[in-house]
Amino acid sequence: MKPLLIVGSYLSPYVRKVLVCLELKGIPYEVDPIVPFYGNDRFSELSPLRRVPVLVDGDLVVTDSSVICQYLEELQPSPSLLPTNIRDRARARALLDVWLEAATALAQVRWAAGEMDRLLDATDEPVWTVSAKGIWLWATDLAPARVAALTAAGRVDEAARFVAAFARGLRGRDAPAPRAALANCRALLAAARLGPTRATASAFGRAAAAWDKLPRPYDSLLARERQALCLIEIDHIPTGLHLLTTAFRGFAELGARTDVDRVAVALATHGSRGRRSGRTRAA
Ligand SMILES: N[C@@H](CCC(=O)N[C@@H](CS)C(=O)NCC(=O)O)C(=O)O
Repeated sequence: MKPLLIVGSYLSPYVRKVLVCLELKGIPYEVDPIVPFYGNDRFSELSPLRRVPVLVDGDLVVTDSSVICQYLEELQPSPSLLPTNIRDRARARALLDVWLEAATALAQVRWAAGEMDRLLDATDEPVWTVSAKGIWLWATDLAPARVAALTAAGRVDEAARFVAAFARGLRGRDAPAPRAALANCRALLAAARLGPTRATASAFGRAAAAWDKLPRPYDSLLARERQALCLIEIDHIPTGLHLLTTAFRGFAELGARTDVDRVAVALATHGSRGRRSGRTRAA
């Protein structure tokens, strides 16, 4: 099967939703990671509303993540991502496409803005629904946000119980994207429990590697950044600065300007420590 083409930046939660579907179904794909708001005339032809994601399958062009996922479901029915009964299917679509998706997007916005109290509020109900319905496969973007919110609020034990429930929910499932999210949750939990230690840095390294495999470069870079900051804190300065520089370049390539600015500040702050330090230690 010729790989499908997904046009759209990894920064977009809608693109990521489609990538999760592709991963779960094991459909080969390639990504043209254009930055939202920038595309050229060719992009306008593909996506008249100039929105990502767009799926290109030969001469077929499909826009809108929900429509794309529906197409993928029909293109390759197994494994099905929806219940078999049509009434349950309608309920599932309403829940996932209309409600959970919007709730997850809002959580991402709150997290990116560092609004941790609001992130906690924004994740309360969706997380309750995911766990009550056991739809953990859909928690890829929600779960790390929840762990970040709980740990920021000092509710570390609750975060640990949530991560354990997420792990149980994925048991026996071949689901690379949710598993990468689980690795990310574990790293966030380690950071809250242990602070910046070698173990925490390794946990972020594992999360980054899991995101890389998918690939989900934006999530991988966020994890690398955390790994780098951890390493710098525990005096593995050259390795940390190297990783931070890699993250800086990666964010720049993706057009993630806020992240570029944040990492630039970290590099400027810690760069001088790097110059003072002659030590090199492995992570
Ligand atoms: N309902 C659409 C929403 C897609 C969407 O809003 N994508 C954003 C990126 S996260 C975008 O392309 N925004 C550019 C714009 O609206 O001009 C879907 O599910 O695909």
